[in-house]
Amino acid sequence: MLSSEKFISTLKKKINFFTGVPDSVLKTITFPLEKLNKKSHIIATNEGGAISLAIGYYLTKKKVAAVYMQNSGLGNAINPLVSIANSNVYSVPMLLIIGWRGSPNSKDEPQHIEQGKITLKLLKLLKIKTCILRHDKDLKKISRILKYSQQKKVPVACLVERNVLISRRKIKVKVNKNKLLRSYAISNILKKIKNDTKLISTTGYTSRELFQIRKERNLKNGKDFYMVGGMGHSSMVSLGVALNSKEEVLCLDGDGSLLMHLGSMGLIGNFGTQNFKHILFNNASHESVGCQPTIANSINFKNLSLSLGYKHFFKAKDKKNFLRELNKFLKSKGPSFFEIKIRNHKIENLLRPTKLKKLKTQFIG
Ligand SMILES: Cc1ncc(C[n+]2csc(CCOP(=O)(O)OP(=O)(O)O)c2C)c(N)n1
Repeated sequence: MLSSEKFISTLKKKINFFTGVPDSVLKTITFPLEKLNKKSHIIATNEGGAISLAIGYYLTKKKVAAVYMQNSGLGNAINPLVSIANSNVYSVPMLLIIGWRGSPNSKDEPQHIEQGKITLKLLKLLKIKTCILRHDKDLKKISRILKYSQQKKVPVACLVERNVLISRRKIKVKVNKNKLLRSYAISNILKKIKNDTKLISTTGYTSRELFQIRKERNLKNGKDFYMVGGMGHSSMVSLGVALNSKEEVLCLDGDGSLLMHLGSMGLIGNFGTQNFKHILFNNASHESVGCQPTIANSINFKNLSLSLGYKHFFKAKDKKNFLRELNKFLKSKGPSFFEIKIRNHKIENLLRPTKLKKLKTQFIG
């Protein structure tokens, strides 16, 4: 077992700037960072952005920054790691702290198992020196690996598996004051949509709640494609589907996911068809991995979506205006955007979508 408190205090002694994309495995070490100011900690919108912030920090401070992420974020990180930070390019040191979902012999979901299998190999291929942290005594490895990073001016990494970090402190999650629940919105969407509507739902609780509500309440309208991985890409999958379908296409997005690849909204504005309907469940947090905040509350989604070419914008904050706006949204000619302000709250004992290939076949029809 590795103490989160000891881990973070070891890091803080050596590092003054932290950035990354939240991960449930690492939540007990990133939670205390949320108190720091923006010069010391920034929650990035995607992992490539986090690597780039660390590069910018080095270019000014000549110091190593720490970049945290789930291993599923390595794909986003690889471009700036290989083509900027690599020792044969600009040679920029930094410490990667990676939550290792799907590590060998652990039980996890299919998308994590695949990523988990290749994580060490990927780091080796990238020539990133890596250590695995499992116990308090492993914290010594951080000093060694950091020294190596500073001397050789290269990125280095440490991997942390699930259920390794323990924390004495309970994480106090700030529940926002929004009135609507995602589960309420999803049930009503499923009741109101047409029989042949196609739904593409984002990574995390949105897909899990959609899967569960459909199953438990036996709501049959529409067909779902759950983006169990590929965070941030549900809107582009939806656009791909909408461009080639006559049926209505509903993308159920989260704010963390939308922000991860925000440029997609511009493509939807330009190329989105009338059948494209984009729903944003905005809880201003990465609820699925520990409720770490996003910048979504500082964004005017009406101005953003309309300026990018969406034809209509709708917004709901409570049950009454939700049902009214949902009706208008579903009747509108897209591309349309519907922002639903939701509380960070999920159904208890959530199921996870299983038999993914079968689900894909059912979706294709
Ligand atoms: C590329 C990538 N980075 C990080 C993660 C870990 N992750 C899974 S869900 C999630 C948060 C999603 O936030 P949001 O879209 O706002 O939905 P919410 O969790 O609030 O329902 C994160 C960071 C991931 N799956 N993939």
